[in-house]
Amino acid sequence: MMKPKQCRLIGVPVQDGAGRRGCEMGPSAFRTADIAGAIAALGHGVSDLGNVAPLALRPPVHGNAALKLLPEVAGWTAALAEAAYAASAGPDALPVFMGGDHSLAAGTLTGLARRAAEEGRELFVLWLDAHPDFHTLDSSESGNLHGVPMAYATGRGGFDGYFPEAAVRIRPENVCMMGIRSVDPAEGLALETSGITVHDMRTIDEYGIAPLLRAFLRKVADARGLLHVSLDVDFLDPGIAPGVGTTVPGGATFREAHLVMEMLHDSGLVSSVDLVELNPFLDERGRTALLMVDLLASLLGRRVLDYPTRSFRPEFTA
Ligand code: HAR
Ligand code: MN
Ligand code: MN
Ligand code: MN
Repeated sequence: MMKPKQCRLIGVPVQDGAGRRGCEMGPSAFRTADIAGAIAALGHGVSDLGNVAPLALRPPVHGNAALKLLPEVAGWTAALAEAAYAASAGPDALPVFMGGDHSLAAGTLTGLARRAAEEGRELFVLWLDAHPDFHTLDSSESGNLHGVPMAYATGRGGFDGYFPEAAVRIRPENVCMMGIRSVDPAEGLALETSGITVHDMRTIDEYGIAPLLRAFLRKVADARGLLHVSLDVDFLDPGIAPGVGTTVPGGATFREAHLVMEMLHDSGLVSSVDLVELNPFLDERGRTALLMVDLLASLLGRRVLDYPTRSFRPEFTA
């Protein structure tokens, strides 16, 4: 069970990492969907720290001519690493980064890893996404920098001099990806030898999402780790979450997604969250924003039913 938290809402209106405009409206849509009210209703503290602004950086021109808006994304990364480090101070802190495209994770992951290391803990990451976002600056073909944050945060080469130097890298063995179903060849090759646990949709279909998540949560608990959850809208099936620029068929269902959040709540392990890739310009009457807020509420303890007994669960029967 999760103890009452001090939730800190941080808006990250970045869209420079995505191939299409609209993610800059994400933080506004989350506020319109009353993310703060949903958190407060569950008995947690909540404060809205407002929006982060990027730093102005001037990295050198990169040899990969496809890369788009590298200085801008580097500037966001630098600002966000500091913001994430600051907002994660204190034992009950639970920063919620309201994106913004997924390039924001370059900053949040590295800032949170620095915080964890300072507390003598290790950061673990549950990456809920159709995509691994595991390109280097050299391997990206689209040039969209929301495709690189996990490579940067785990210390893959080629970012030096272009992105801010990360104080602490995340151990690939501490990362679990779920929902993966769109992987570029260079990413797939690199993932194979990375040490990252990748549960693609086929694996989820075959085994069910719960046992896969349970195994990872046990690993985090055994290591007394801190757990960051990075939730990309396109983890979800486009049929329930149309408000995203990179829809991929065959995503997580409504119940699979809520079950992940409910198990995360019960684990008591989550210490920070990214909500990314919401594109309100592509949404239908706010339904994707509202679903993302409902998923966050499940993670923070909302339940529809409180069973009179939990002993119907198979793992508790003799
Ligand atoms: N791998 C593709 C690329 O690099 C697509 C990346 C899409 N990423 C996101 N976030 N939408 O997961 O262009
Ligand atoms: Mn992503
Ligand atoms: Mn994605
Ligand atoms: Mn509960």
